[in-house]
Amino acid sequence: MILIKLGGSIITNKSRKTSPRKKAIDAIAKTLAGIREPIILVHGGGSYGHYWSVKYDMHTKPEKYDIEGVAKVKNSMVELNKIILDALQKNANHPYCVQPACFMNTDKPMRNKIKEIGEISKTGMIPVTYGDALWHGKKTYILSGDSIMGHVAKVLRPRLCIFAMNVDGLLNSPNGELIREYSQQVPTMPGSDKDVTGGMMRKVKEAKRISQYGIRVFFVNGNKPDRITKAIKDSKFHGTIFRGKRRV
Ligand code: IP8
Repeated sequence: MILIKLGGSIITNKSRKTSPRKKAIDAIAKTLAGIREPIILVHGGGSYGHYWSVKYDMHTKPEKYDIEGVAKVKNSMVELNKIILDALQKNANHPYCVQPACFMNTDKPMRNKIKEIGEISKTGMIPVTYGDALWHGKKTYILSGDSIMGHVAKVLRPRLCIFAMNVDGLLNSPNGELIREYSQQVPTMPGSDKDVTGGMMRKVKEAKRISQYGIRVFFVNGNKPDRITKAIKDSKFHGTIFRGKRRV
């Protein structure tokens, strides 16, 4: 089983409101159709959910956010999710949409529901979920797709996890060199903390956490979908690897 996150910057133009990168989405969908192993897909918000969460000052911390903002984030994520589902289906995949509220109870993941997602993936369908604005007892909060990766990995222990992004992987600051294998120091990237959900820093944190379950995590450039395939096949991988070192 492979758990894949499509970052907001690869599926949308982050600089323009509600602007999908349809070619990039299509190319990834085509690649996924060739993978003969259960897949679970998570996607981010980009110029859909992120755009509105920034506009309405909504964050990962539960607060009484403006209900107009909550509705905007939720609706825009349904819209982006539909684009992803359609692209998957058009390219011979069988997506199964799972809204995050189906497996999250406030900010707590529901183990039995996540197990169900694993069962669905084994049928050949691709469960697809996404970052969203969620209910938290009179408050709401933004659940990032990266956090979902951590929740799902913890319960289902996939063979590997892939974060597809708009850059080659984790880049050294300030020279922009690719870090091929993550070691202890956490480098920063320009613009890494611009997202309401923490951008690259959040990904590194989640990747580290997941690798401690003994699962390999790859950061790859989603503009080159063959790099997703190479990560899966373990051949001439180009990107950043977090080696699985079981600690928890
Ligand atoms: O793009 C957050 O998910 P992410 C989605 O994975 C929203 O951080 C709704 C802001």
